[in-house]
Amino acid sequence: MKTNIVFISFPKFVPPFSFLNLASYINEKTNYKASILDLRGIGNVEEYIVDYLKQEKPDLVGFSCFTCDYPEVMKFSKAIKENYDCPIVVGNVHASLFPEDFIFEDSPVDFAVIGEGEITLAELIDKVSNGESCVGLSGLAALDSSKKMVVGEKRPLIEDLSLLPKIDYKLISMECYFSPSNRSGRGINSRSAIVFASRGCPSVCEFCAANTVWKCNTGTVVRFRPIEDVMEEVLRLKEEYKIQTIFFGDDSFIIKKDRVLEFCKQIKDMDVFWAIQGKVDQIDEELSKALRKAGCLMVSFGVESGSDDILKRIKKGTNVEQIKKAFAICKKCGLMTLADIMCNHPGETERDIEMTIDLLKQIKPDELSQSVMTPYPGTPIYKKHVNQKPENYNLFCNIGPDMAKYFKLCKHNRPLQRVMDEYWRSVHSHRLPGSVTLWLKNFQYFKKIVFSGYFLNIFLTTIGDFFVWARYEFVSSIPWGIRFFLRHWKHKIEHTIGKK
Ligand code: B12
Ligand code: SF4
Repeated sequence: MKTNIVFISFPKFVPPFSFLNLASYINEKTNYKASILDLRGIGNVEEYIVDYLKQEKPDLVGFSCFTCDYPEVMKFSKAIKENYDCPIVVGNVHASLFPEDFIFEDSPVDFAVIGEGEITLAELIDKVSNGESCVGLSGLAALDSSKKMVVGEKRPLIEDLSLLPKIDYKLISMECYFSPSNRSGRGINSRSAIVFASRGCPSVCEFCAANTVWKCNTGTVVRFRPIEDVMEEVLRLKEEYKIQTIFFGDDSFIIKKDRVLEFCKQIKDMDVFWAIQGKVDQIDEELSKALRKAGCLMVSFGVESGSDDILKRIKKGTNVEQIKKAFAICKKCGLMTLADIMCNHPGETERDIEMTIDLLKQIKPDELSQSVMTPYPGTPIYKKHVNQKPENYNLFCNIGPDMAKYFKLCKHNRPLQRVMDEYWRSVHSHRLPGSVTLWLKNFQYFKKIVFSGYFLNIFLTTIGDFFVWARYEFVSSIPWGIRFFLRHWKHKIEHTIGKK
């Protein structure tokens, strides 16, 4: 059967969920055929893509575009257009927010899908394959005959997620994504996979773009997959791919208590371990006990800051007391915890930093994940602090503490690297590497994981974790001034060697 659409997937350390969802939908619910070209491990990318397209002869080529992917998507689209004649469609966050960046005269991109993609894409393929005009299609931006961009009406969201087909993991080679060293759950080393049990989040944190895509449609942002469908996916991953741990990628897994309790009942007998993310105001003792009993190993919480002023300012909808309570409950019930925190909050002062350090020392998370507040397009923070299109979308990639050079939101002048080091230090002094804690806290997990066929891989990952932890303990004991000096010289030496 002829392939009608080829999705081109840039290498990332987790599978291309957008494409897995879209391609499974097209293959299952329409008479058309979709395939995914996974570029992981490919050297000469442009040549490889063009050869593949000439061989498959699709009617349509698809890209997915976060803001920072924009330069690459345009570069590859141009290369495709020069060598293979076929329309190109782009979707995801950036296409949904700024369709005009793709749809203009002489652009190599022909269509931008705005918001949730399944139904719009199915209709688009139908029209393209039949040689019909796509201008004005709901959820789509395209050029009309006078070369003006026309955006169709908002596409309603899929309210009933049971309409989505099973994800066809055979569309790509999943093996590399399941490796224990390529961990889906932070700090958890085992053969693992990511599953989404819902779409959307009810909260409105000012820095978060998680709902950008879904808000471009009409309807209720948060939707849940039927528990039976999720269980089927978990079972399939376990039986067909020998998965040991599932990380649920839902923005918040514990929004609906009744659903979570029912979920725990059903997953309990499946003999898999799992991890989730949640908000501190949504957890209680009953839920924590049920999670723990049902094989949940770790809960990640968006702590963000130890200052109530900051939490209010970013509209997190939580406070420091709730954070302390949530961590205490999880600890009591034997669940591991991960704290997601950020620096460079709008208006953040030295005092706010000290309060965050104090909080971290009190809640003692088993894992810490840090990021630098970045005003991503599509968020209120972007509207307030950037409010014009930056010239270089690459700025929105992971540039860490250097972010302050471009978007300094905090009030204080402490280098962000230093702030991050201080946060690390405040948790490192009381904890072992996450993977070691996990083994110690969960004997069942230890027994199952350590004697699996992936023993060597898991063992090496744990040793690796230990060295990173030990190195950090050592480095962080060197006073900041000396470290700054050493880092400065390290950069200078690297720069000089690089020039030669
Ligand atoms: C999983 C994830 C990742 C994975 C990537 C997964 C992948 N391979 O695509 C990883 C961990 C690698 C990742 C990395 C980053 N991410 Co991320 N990520 C997410 C997350 C949590 C879920 C996305 C997801 O898979 N959803 C499930 C699928 C089914 O939905 P979807 O992708 O939106 O796809 C639907 C539509 O968008 C549309 N669609 C998507 N693509 C296409 C293509 C076509 C052709 C069509 C027709 C339709 C279409 O149809 C799909 C089905 O309806 C979102 C937050 C969220 N809750 O959405 C952030 C999010 C997308 N990430 C974000 C960011 C910022 C990043 C990073 C830049 C972070 C960083 N500083 O390092 C990096 C990007 C690095 C890079 N270049 O890859 C931002 C994007 C903001 C922006 N304006 O770009 C988000 C919104 C989170 C946030 N911070 O607010 N991320
Ligand atoms: S709770 Fe998490 S996913 Fe939801 S809006 Fe806030 S940061 Fe985004």
